[in-house]
Amino acid sequence: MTETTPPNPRHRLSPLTCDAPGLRQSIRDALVRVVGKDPDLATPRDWLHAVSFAIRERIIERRVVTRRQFADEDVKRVYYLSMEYLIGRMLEANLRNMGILEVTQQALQDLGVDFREIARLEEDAALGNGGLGRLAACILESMATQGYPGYGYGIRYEYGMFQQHIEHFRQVEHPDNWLRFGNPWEFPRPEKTFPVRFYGYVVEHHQPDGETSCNWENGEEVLAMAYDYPTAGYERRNVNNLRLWAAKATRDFDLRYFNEGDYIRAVADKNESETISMVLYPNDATAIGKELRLKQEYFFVSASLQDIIDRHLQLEYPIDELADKAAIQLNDTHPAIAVAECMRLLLDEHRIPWDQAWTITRNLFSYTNHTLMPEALETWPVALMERVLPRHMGIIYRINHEFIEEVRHRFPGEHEFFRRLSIIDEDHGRRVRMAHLAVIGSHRVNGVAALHTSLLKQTLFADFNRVWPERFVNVTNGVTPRLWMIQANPGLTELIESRISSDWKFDLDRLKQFEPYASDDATREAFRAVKRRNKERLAALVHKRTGITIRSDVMYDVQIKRIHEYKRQLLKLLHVIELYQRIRDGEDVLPRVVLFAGKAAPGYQRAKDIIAVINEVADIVNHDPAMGDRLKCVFFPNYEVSSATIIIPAADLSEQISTAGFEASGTGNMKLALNGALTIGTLDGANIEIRDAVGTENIFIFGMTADEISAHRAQGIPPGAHLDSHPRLRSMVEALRDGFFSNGGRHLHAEIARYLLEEDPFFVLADYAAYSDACAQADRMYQDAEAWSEAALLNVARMSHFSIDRTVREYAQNIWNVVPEPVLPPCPEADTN
Ligand code: RUG
Repeated sequence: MTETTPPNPRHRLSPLTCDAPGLRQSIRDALVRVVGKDPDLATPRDWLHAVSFAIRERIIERRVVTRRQFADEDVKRVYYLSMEYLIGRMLEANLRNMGILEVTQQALQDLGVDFREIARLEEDAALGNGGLGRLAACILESMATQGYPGYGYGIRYEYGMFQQHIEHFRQVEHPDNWLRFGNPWEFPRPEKTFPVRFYGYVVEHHQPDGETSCNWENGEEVLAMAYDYPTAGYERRNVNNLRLWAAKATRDFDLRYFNEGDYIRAVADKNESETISMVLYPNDATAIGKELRLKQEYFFVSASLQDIIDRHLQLEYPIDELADKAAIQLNDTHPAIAVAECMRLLLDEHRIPWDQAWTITRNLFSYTNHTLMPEALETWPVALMERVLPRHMGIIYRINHEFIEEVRHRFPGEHEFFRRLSIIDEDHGRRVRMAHLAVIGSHRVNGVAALHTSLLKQTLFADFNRVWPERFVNVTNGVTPRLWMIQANPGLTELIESRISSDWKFDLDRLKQFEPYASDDATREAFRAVKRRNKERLAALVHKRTGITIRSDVMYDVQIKRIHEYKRQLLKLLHVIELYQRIRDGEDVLPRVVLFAGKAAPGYQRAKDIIAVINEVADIVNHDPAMGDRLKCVFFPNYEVSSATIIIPAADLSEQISTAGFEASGTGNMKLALNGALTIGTLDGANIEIRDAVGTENIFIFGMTADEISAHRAQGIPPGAHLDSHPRLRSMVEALRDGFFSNGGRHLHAEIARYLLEEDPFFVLADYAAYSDACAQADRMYQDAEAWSEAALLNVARMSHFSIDRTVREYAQNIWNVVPEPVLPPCPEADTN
């Protein structure tokens, strides 16, 4: 556990009390004075806002103290640049981390308000697509918990991830207007506003010393205005900051048209500038290639870097010490333009010579890669970049030139090698490869699981690995136990707490002490009781959302993640069809609920078709009396953080069945195993490390390895050749093809069957027999309740490696070179005397 220190007198405030009477008073005051409601007339949402405003006052106090501490201690700061933060609801997480959840619940109860009822009304802050955005949120929470001076930077999208409705079996997207009721957790900072320029041209001035200085002139300017979201560390009083930028039209810009008397044009143009932060692109693992996306990326990067440099200078540090006092992590290539922007600011605004600016930039940045998939790798047409960011294009040319000169010197004559390394891809109509810019401009590049990092070094970055082998490191992802265990699974948390001391909440390594209880009968029985209650909670939610009734005394088999071909929801769906046919044939099959959840990118037709087919198959299965309640198939709509906290604790079997070599890491696999679900999975991403941690006997591994997949692809075996590898596979695919499960979507089913038989790019049919065997193995173990519970408890106890706190410590030690600050003591009253 991290040490605490006595408070420095300068950090003292006169904190608001956090006892029940004090909170009660604050909540009532906020209801009247901030929300503007008479308590007699207040709605549940009014109470939600009142309690949020009361807690907001307390969280910001702690933020002020933390900021003063960092300023006094001369710390090195970490800046996390991410286009996405999948935060979820903030009230309960903030209360829990601040250590005042129970007392606030008490205060509300005294006021006649049910905490659970109002907490449910909070919108999920869904400013992210999936794993990448959720990882960013976990990293911020962990930095605050462990006392790292960490700041998140991103975009305050007006509209977050779309709301998924299922209409006539299909996904329909509805806008996520998450700010429509206001947001008590944000602090607008109009004084923190930076200009961001687009378009225009570059004017060069030749200096007497031979250097050329550049001015980027004209074009359009947009203002980036800061909104701060304090992020509380777990029971440690440290509160870090997430700063999100919103686009605002510049005043000058408005005035130009107002003066010309064109009021409508001025307002319309104002709206156009503000579209930059309007909406999150709902694509996961696919590059979008739209001009607006490039503008979003540059917009938040430029504002963040201007802010970072401003803070550095305000603290009176010399500009050339920037990389000693700050570390900047690029979350994927989305913020990679930061490398060129940092150079621009140092060269043009701070007049630092090129070589020195380049040394600072490289020492400052590091880059996390989250995918090997070619379609996810961002490249921008040179022509677009020259038009939108002309100065940056010039800088990128020079970075590239100097880099190629360096490698030419080290590897003379290897022209093909230089071409492959170049930032400019000359083969596909001249494009800027953002991953290359990120690698060249960073001192460390990391993958997010051991297999992923090793594949990165062998494939995508093999050439760079030859140039700078020391640059590539692995940092396996993790998840925060505060949200994904303590909040999501109070029953299991209580069970663990009744057996071992509570230190594990800060130091998941201590969870190992729980391991001996896996063989204790009473603990296993208690575990089953917890799981059962969690299933009842999920069954109620499923009924509310879908109208489907599910039993809570059967296996819950879940596949919850974005819908994508490589994640192979179709593999699970084929298994549902197999079970369906076997029950119809009179076989005795283990009763189960199969639950799918996840969104498809709106432009990704195949993924949307997969959702429709799942829903149509589910409809037939769920209405067939022959199933006799032995098989239910549910597509749970609008999967988001808050629903994940209900689904995950109820799961028995965790489907992690991507085609080996395609899932960089996965983090759902970690959350589910931590909650005592057994994984059925391929040797992909972090599944391999999960297997090593939990033991091969406590996980169901199947299917081709990444190497075998490559070899299989090379052999070019037609997918249909696998139909006889399993006794039922042919009839299952034929049932799909012939529209047995279709409900108006016959053509769609035939197309999915054709796709499997003729294309099957992710080897669903090739892996099916092995998958079906692994499912049967899982079923056999499940029938032995004691054996299953033991394996489940061993999964829980052996998940310490997958704590986000370990992940953050590895970044801190191996990449950022920062140390945690002593954390402030947990009791708010401790420094008031
Ligand atoms: O697909 C990956 C997951 O495997 C991974 O766990 C997660 C966090 O590292 O990132 C996901 N990801 C990758 N999201 N977007 C991308 C490509 O930009």
